[in-house]
Amino acid sequence: MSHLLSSRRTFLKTAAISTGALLLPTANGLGQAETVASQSGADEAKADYAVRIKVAPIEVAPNRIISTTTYNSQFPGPLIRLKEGQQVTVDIFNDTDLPEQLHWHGQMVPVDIDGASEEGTPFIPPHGKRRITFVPKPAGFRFYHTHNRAGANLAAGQYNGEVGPVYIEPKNDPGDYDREVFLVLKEFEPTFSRGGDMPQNFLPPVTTKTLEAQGESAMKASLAKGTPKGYEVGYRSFTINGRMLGHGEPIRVKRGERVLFHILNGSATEIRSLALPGHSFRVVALDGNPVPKPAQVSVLWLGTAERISAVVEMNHPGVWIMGDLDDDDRHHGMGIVVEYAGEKGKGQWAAPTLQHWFYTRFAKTGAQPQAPDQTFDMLFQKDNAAEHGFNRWTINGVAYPMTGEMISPSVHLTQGKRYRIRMRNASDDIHPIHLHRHSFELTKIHGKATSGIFKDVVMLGDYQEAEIDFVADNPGMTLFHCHQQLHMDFGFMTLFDYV
Ligand SMILES: [Cu+2]
Repeated sequence: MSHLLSSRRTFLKTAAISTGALLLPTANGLGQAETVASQSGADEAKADYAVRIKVAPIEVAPNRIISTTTYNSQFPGPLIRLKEGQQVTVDIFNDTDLPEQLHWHGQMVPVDIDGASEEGTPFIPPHGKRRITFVPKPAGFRFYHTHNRAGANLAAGQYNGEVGPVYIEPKNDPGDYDREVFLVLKEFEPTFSRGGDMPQNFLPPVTTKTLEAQGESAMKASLAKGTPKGYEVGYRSFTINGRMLGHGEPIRVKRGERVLFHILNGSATEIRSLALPGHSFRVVALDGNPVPKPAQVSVLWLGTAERISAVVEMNHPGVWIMGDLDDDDRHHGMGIVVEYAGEKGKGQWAAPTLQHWFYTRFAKTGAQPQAPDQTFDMLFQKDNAAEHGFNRWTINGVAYPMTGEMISPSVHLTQGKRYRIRMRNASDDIHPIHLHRHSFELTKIHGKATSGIFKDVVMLGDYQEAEIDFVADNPGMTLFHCHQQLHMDFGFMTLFDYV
C-alpha cells in the first residue's frame, strides 16, 4: 500500500491527465488517475472523477482485514486533485443498500452539492448514482467524507472508511518544498465504553469558572441520580493511510529534503497528535488555508476533521517513528516509519517535550479582528447519558432531532454581512466545531483576540470560550455542528439560513 507519497512531478502529470479520467484504486494505492472506458453509458459524457461507495475489505496489517464502507474499495479514498476555479464533474456511485451523503468538507459549494441532508442535499440512492458539477474553491487541503448519521451504529457514518483527501491547487503556488506527502489518520474497529480518555491537557488552560461550575453541577446531579456516564467510543486498531505502524511502506526521505506533509485527522471521534523525533514541523496552513505567520512546532494536534500542512526539513538521519504521543494508541498502530536513504533498522520513538497547542502561534502578533455586523451567542451543554445512555448535546438548550430531518434554522443571515459567533462550552469535552460551506476566522481564542487564521474546524476546549467570524457569502442552508460523530448525531447541530 502506498502512503500517498508522490513527487511534485508525478502530481503535475496526474493533474494534466485528470480531465476525462477516472480515479480508480490501483495496486499501489492513491492518487493514480487512469483513463478508462466510461461506466455511465455511451450517451453520457464522461465525468472527470468517479467515486464508488462500496463495502470492501481493507488490510490494516498482514492478515488483519477489516470489512468497511470505502471509496473505491480502498482506504483512504483516492486523492482527488482539483484546480481552483476550474469546473469539475464527479460521478458518485452508491453500491450500498443505504442512502448516502458525500460531503465536500471545506469547500464553498452550493447546498445541492455540499452533501448534508439537513441542508437539503439530495441523497445518493442505494445502488444508484448522482452526478455533480461544481467549481472547486478555495485552494488548499480539503477532504471528502460521508455525512451519514451513525447514532448507535458503529458500522455507519464516519466510523467506517469513507474518508478521502482533496487537494485544490492554487492558481499560483510558490512551492517552497521538494515534495508532498498526504497522511490520513484514522481508527478502525470501534467499540463502546463508559467515559473516555480524550487528551485534555494540550490546550492552554484558559477556562471560564462559570462554565465549569455549570457543567460540573449538571454532571454531579446526574451521577447523584445513579446515572452512569454516557457512552464513548474507543478503537482496536489505529492507522495512518490505512496501515498500522510498522505494517505500511515507510516514508523514504533523503537528507536535506523539505517534505510538505498534508495531514488529515479522519477520525470519527478522536483528537490526534503527531510528532517526529529529532524534527520539527513548520506549520504553513491550517485546514488548507495559509497561516499569516508560519511557525515551528515539535508536536501537531488535530481535532476531528482538522488538517495541518507543515514542512519538515529532513536533517536528522535515522529511522524514526512519526506517531501519536499517546503510547497506547501508537502501540496499536497510530504511526508511520520515516526512513532516511542508507539507514536501516527499526523505527525509533522519543517522546517530545509537551507544549500547549496555541492556534494563535500562527497568527500575526497583536492583530485585531474586524468588527462584526452582528454577534450570536451559543452555549454548548451536555445532558449526561440522557439519550438511551448516550450523552445528549444542546446548543442554547436545543438538541437537533436524532432523526436528522431539516428543522427551522436557529440563525438567519443576510448576504454580505459579517457575523461573530461567541461560543461557550459548558462541558468537560473538547469540541471540534465545524461550519459548512464557509470559512471562518478565529477572532478570539485562548482568552485573546486574534485575526488572520481562517479555518473550517476549530477545537473548543473544555469549559472554554472562543469567537469565530464569518462573512455570509454563500447563500443557502448552512449546517453548524460539532464534528465529533457521537456529539453531532446526538444533538450538537444547528442550521443557519439566509433571509
Ligand atoms: Cu463535540
